[in-house]
Amino acid sequence: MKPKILVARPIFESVLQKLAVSFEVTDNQIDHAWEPAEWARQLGQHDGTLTTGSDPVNALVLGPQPRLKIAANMAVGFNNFDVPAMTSAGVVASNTPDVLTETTADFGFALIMATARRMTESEHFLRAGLWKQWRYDMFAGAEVHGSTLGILGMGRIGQAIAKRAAHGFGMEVIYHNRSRLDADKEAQCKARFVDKQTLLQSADHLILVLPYSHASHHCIGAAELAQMKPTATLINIARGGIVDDAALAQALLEKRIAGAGLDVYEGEPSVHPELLKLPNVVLTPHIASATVKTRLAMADLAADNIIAFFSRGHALTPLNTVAAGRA
Ligand code: 8YV
Repeated sequence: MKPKILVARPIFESVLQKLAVSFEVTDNQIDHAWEPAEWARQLGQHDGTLTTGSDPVNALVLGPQPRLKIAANMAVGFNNFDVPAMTSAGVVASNTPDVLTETTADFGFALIMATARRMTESEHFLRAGLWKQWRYDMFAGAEVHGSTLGILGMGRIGQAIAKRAAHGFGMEVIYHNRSRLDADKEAQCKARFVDKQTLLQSADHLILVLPYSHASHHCIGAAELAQMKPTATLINIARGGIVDDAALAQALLEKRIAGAGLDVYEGEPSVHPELLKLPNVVLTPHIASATVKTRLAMADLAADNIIAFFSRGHALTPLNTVAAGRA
């Protein structure tokens, strides 16, 4: 009997075909939205699952003695997983690091540029037929090249952004992270470690690239926004909940910072209604890793984690170690 795999959301046909060689696959190409109880019931009938960042795997959906052996997330972030609960239930968790680093860094830079140079705001103006003549101050924004980029969270994606900023745009790069990079990495990124307060106060553009956790919840709120320059921009490509969206909307409304570029939101796909009303914010629907090539690489790696687990006993990019005999 082939192990049964549940692919939680629509995915590339080639990935389904690859899985079908070794597994009995339940797909969801129609994008059925599972109710929580239905999702838990489905998980209970499968040996493995390929999830996206919006599919929860935790004690509640797993139950006490799950049939499930592996959940392979098609994302580098894994705040949809309760990894300790998965480990004690004997469920391997895996994610998709590395394959999306450069693509996500590109998008981070696109949001910095779009926000600083007011690209979507000016496009809406043009499309609305409001462009009557050239003016010296029309959509005059903030400089990107030569300015100071602050990076909060300096993992793989943060470092890829730093390299673009320092080498391509001649920016001064400062960063804050739980742990400081070693000297070699700092030199490659031309990045200087600073405390969080200095980061907030000195950045012309502040980009968030840290994982979501209880510790990072609302780590940018009213108090942090108040420390930023009134000319600064804030970019979030990390996770919703890291920024207090209500406080950000208020700061943008009062022009306490100049602009924001957001790809992720608290409670997404809902977006704070006040953010939707503001012109000085660029809003995108969680697409930082969305190129065809990268999304295929992510889906392939997630599938390969499942294949490696069932054929060789270990995932390629695991997030936990499950005691022998549990798997
Ligand atoms: C995913 C992401 O597209 O990898 C991540 O952590 O945020 C995105 O690249 C998203 O989570 C869907 O799985």
